[in-house]
Amino acid sequence: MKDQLEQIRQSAKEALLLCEDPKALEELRIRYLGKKGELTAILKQMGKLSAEERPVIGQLANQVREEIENDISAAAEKIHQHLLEKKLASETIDVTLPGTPAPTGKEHPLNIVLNEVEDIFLGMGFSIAEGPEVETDYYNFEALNLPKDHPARDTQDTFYITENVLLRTQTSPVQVRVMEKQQPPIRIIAPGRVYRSDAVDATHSPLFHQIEGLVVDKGITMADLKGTLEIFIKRLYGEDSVVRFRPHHFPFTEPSAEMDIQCFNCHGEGCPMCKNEGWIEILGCGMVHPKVLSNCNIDPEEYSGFAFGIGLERIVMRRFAINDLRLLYENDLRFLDQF
Ligand code: 2NL
Repeated sequence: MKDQLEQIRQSAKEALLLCEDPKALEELRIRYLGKKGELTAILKQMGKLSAEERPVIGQLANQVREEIENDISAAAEKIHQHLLEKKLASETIDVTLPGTPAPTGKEHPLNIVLNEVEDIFLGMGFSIAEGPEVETDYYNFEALNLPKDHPARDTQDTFYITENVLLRTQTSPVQVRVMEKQQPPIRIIAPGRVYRSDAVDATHSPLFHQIEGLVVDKGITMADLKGTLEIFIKRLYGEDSVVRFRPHHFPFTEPSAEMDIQCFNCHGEGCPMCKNEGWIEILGCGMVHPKVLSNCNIDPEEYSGFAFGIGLERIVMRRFAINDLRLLYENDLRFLDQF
């Protein structure tokens, strides 16, 4: 029996060396130490032994069991370590590999130019003002000195919600609201969506974008208007830009003008790019009409100001050589990805 125990001890040690995973290890434990295991089978025969032999063999059997148990837990720990190392090695991450690019989207061409224009005016001390797109007749027309019979007020041209409420046709009402609330000095630009009842084609849309500007202070003259707008154009189109002012008429400014930029292609000679004009119209402007100032509780005897309005779409279309306005609103990524 002593020999049998020694043999079990020996064969368990050898079998353990071949165990490579927890499943094989558990099978081994059952084979030697389980209820029907080899060691248990020996112990069941203890009854046959003499009184002298029993404690000796009993002690040896306990020793062998303890040794096998210890060997199994040591092997279990080793297998666990080994598996962990294998797992870590196979899961190595190369942190120097380039990442998976996340789709980030792009700035819309209208916003690219709007941000440039805003930066230029912020740099000249202007603030950005915003206001409602749904306006009253008073803020959109009446306060701006547009007479009741003015063609812009026609239902053919303006989206009316009720007789008194409409979609703003320009961002001037934003500036009227600022003047009502704030005494001069005022230096603001008012960018935003405006609405006119136009049929859609390559150059018209019922929704488009305007940037208006307003300066009101003591002693503001036409020289301030010309200087400010000339600097604006040079910052936007380059220092070598040439501009001119032509007399015009707006009900809310007096005098009024339109500003042209000399065609960079032909330098005023006339070419297909400027439709043989030599000049390209950029914006409308003028000295704020005294009636508009007094409508907003600003004393025209004490203060004067200038204002201007720019259509954003036209500037964007010329900048990027876009020939159809509709491209700007269709959200086709094949178009938008190009900017
Ligand atoms: C154009 C012309 C213009 C204004 C807008 C304005 C605003 C106030 C008072 C006086 Cl609150 N004027 N705005 C002035 C002149 C021209 O826009 O052709 N826009 C596309």
